[in-house]
Amino acid sequence: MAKGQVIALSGGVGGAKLALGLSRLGLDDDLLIVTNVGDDFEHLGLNICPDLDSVIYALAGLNDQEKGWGRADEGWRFMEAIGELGAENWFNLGDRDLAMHVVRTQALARGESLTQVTAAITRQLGITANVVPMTDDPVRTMVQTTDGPLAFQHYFVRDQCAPVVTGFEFDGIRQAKPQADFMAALRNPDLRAVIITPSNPFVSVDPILHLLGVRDALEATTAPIIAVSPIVGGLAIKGPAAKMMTELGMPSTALTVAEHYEGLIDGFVLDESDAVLADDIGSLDMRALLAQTVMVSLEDRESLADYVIAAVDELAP
Ligand code: FO1
Repeated sequence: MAKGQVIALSGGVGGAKLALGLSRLGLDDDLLIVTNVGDDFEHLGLNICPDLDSVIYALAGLNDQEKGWGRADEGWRFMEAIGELGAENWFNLGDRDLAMHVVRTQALARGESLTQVTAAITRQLGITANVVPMTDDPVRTMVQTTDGPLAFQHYFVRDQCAPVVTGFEFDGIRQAKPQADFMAALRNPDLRAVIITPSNPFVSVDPILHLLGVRDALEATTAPIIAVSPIVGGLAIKGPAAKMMTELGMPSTALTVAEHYEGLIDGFVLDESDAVLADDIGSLDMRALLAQTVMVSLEDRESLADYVIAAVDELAP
């Protein structure tokens, strides 16, 4: 068993599913999950970090499986009261979820970094994997649409992904410093692998890849880099990735995702049902890998994680 850290780049729901699978392989401290912060926003005076929370709740076994975000066994009395007071109620904050946002907002207001507050929360919840934000600096994904730019949560939740997308901007990306443990792991000669989880390539993975120095470090490492397709059979398992591709004039296929990462990755895991694309993907500068990428059960999460790690060790130089 090769030693060395495994870095997983994670965005929303799909990323958290594979992160959970990876966290159950016994990697413990050798697993570093780096989450997108571009979806983060300030709402009702609270610092909301959805992609961090998707990973934290999944690894703590607290996540709501069918919604894919927030906590299970949730109450909505806070939201009822918010509505009664005529405050903004388009973004649903569950009663239990609210505690996370209050604790985090309080810690950040005390001057703690997002890394520090995330470490405290994951430790408190008994999570052994390392979970870090991609940066401790503010980066905000702006979705450019035919009706003008929208903050990510306005696009995704308030407007329910209806606006037609023309592009993306990551406000603050040029000033943002990649998170220290993330960059140290990327530059570590013992790095075992980098896994791009099945997250939206445009709004969940690209913010991480656009951080200063990250792409260079990825191109410099000898560790295998493997991406798992978030598109199966032309559809995103969750979220607007397929719709975005169509609106950007791209075929909404796993091949488009592979092309998006061409030059960066060594292997691309696509779903068995997309085997027909394997040759096209193989003709890109990467290995096409076939697996069951649709994760419904915990076993699905674990077996996909197992498969990816085995593929990593096979691709390692
Ligand atoms: N997604 C929704 O579609 N509707 C919501 O009301 C909503 C609330 C919410 C609250 C906290 C949180 O951490 C995530 C929440 N999400 C909601 C998901 C959020 O929009 C994420 O950005 C997506 O999961 C994509 O990453």
